Formats: sequence, C-alpha cells, structure tokens
Amino acid sequence: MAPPQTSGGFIIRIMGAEYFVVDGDKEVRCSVRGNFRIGKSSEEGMPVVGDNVTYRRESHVDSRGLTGMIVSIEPRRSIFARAYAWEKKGHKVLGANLDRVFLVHSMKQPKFTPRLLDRMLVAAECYRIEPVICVNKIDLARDDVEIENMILPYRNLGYETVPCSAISGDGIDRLRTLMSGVRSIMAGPSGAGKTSLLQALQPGLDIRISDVSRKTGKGRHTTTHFEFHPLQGGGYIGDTPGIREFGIWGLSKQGLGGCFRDFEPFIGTCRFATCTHSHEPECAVKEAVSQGKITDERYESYLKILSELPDMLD
Ligand SMILES: Nc1nc2c(ncn2[C@@H]2O[C@H](COP(=O)(O)OP(=O)(O)O)[C@@H](O)[C@H]2O)c(=O)[nH]1
Ligand SMILES: [Mg+2]
Ligand SMILES: [Zn+2]
Repeated sequence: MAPPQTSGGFIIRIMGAEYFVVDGDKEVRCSVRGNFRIGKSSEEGMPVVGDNVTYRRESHVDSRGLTGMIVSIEPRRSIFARAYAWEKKGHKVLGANLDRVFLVHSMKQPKFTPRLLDRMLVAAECYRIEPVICVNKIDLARDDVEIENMILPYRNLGYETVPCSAISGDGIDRLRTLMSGVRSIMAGPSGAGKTSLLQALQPGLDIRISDVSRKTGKGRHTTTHFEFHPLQGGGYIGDTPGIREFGIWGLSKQGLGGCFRDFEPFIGTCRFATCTHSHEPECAVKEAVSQGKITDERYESYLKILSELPDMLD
C-alpha cells in the first residue's frame, strides 16, 4: 500500500469543523482529528485561520465532502488574539502568521484620534505584525500642510504611512503594492473608510471588516469569525478584526515601553531596570519627554494604556 500522501498549505477559512486549506492554486476542505491539539489548552490548541499546516490527502471523499485531514501545524510566527476582558480570564487566538495590519484612520469625519491609533500600534508591535498607517479621506484636507502635519509624527517614528483617499484614488496603488503577496488585515474605527478603500483597491471585493462588537442579550459578544480573501495581485486580506478584537493581550506594564518605538533609545538607561516610566525617579523616558525627544501626545497615550495593563502576566 502506498504511504498516505501529505501536502502543505495554509488555512483561509474555518466553518464549523471544516478547515479550508489553500495549497497552491487549489482549496482543500480538511477536517481535524478529534484529539488534535498543538498546545496544552484546548482553546489554544486548535488550528486558526492563517496557520500553515500539513494535511493528508484522503483517497476518497467522505460523506461531508472533506478531502483532507490536518496532521500538523507549523509554529506560529505571530498571532493576534482577543482578550476575554469582560467575561473571563484568558484569550482566544483569532488568527496567525499575519504579515501586515493596515490601520485605517480618517483625517476627519470621523475626527482623527491619536490615542486610538497609538493603541493599535501597540497591539501591532505586541503581536509582531507590521503596521501600515493609512490616513484616509485626504480629499477633505484643507491643504497639503494639514496632511503633512498629521502624518509626519508617525513617519518620524519609522512607520510606513500612506495618505490616501477612496474618493480621489490617492494612495490606492501604494496600498495595493503593500498588500500584494502578503497576508494582512485591516483595522480601524467605524467610518474611517475600510470598506471604501477595499472597494477602490479591488472593485467587487465585498467583505465585511467588522468595526463594532456584536451585542447579544448577554452583553458584549465578539465574533470569532475570521476569513482571508484572495487579492488579484496575490496575497490575502482578512475580514476582521474590529477594534475590540485587535486589543492588547499578553502585555504587562513592564513590557509596554518596548511597544513604543520612540522610547527604545531611552528605556535601557532608566535608573531602575523595572522602570515603568511613570512614577519612578531618574527615568530616561520622562527626561526625553521633557526635552521634546518624545512628544507629549505619545507619552499621554503611553500613560493611558499603562493604567489598563496588569502589573504582571499570570
Ligand atoms: N470624503 C471621503 N469620504 C470617504 C472616503 N472613504 C470613505 N468615505 C466615506 O466614509 C463613510 C464610511 O466609509 P466606510 O468605507 O463604510 O468605512 P468603514 O466603516 O471603515 O468601512 C462612507 O460614507 C464613505 O463614503 C474618502 O476617502 N473620502
Ligand atoms: Mg466597513
Ligand atoms: Zn523609565
């Protein structure tokens, strides 16, 4: 008897117990053995969208039409997860191995909120997903100076920042290039223009980037649904998360400074190795703020997020 044939691919969609694996130009519907786990806990152990997997081809199609069985998962390069902040401790992994996250914010309508962008940058840094800042609706800007003023602080931090407009088409080619050949997601406040940008990028691409957590009778409930959609130029774009899902999980007060690129040159030179750059004396970060090397805006964001993080991780 010939040995069972295995092949590799990655998961683009999960529906119930069915895992859709892209392998080259085909899509294979796979199942997972009942006792399959990659980690210790059951929650973390199951495959998620974005996982690179090895599957065994089934010689016959079973009653549900499944033609493969996932047998192993490659170590995850990155994950993004949602914390069960309001329900219980712990978290749920929603996706893995994302290359980029496009943080879409509008210049106006709705008003730009640096606090929120900084929070999402921290999440991206924490999850090790490369952020691209999309400043949308530049057609509403008074002039180029207004656009520059908004973008420059983030460019100076070394972030890829794309001024764009779904209406005028500015920046769309750049976004298309940045999405090409990689697996990415979009995130940003409701109304910033995520759907419009996707439509401009690839007309007909009709996916839902969720903004707000769904509410149920039992309070806040977030969908775990997550799916990749193929782009014409190669690459995949994910249809979630909302802001809530793109929260910060797995970060302690101690670790936050490391998620602020502008703090990096200073954090090693504070008096205390455990400095959280808030109340401690002889803090190099606070010194840098007073010298204008770190902006007040960024430091404010830092303190706000710091107040919400646990002292230590369990
Ligand atoms: N002026 C202007 N309006 C835009 C632009 N992009 C989107 N909009 C509008 O902003 C609103 C929200 O856009 P939408 O794509 O639904 O945002 P989403 O919630 O982030 O998906 C809609 O009325 C769009 O027509 C843009 O570049 N310029
Ligand atoms: Mg939308
Ligand atoms: Zn410090």
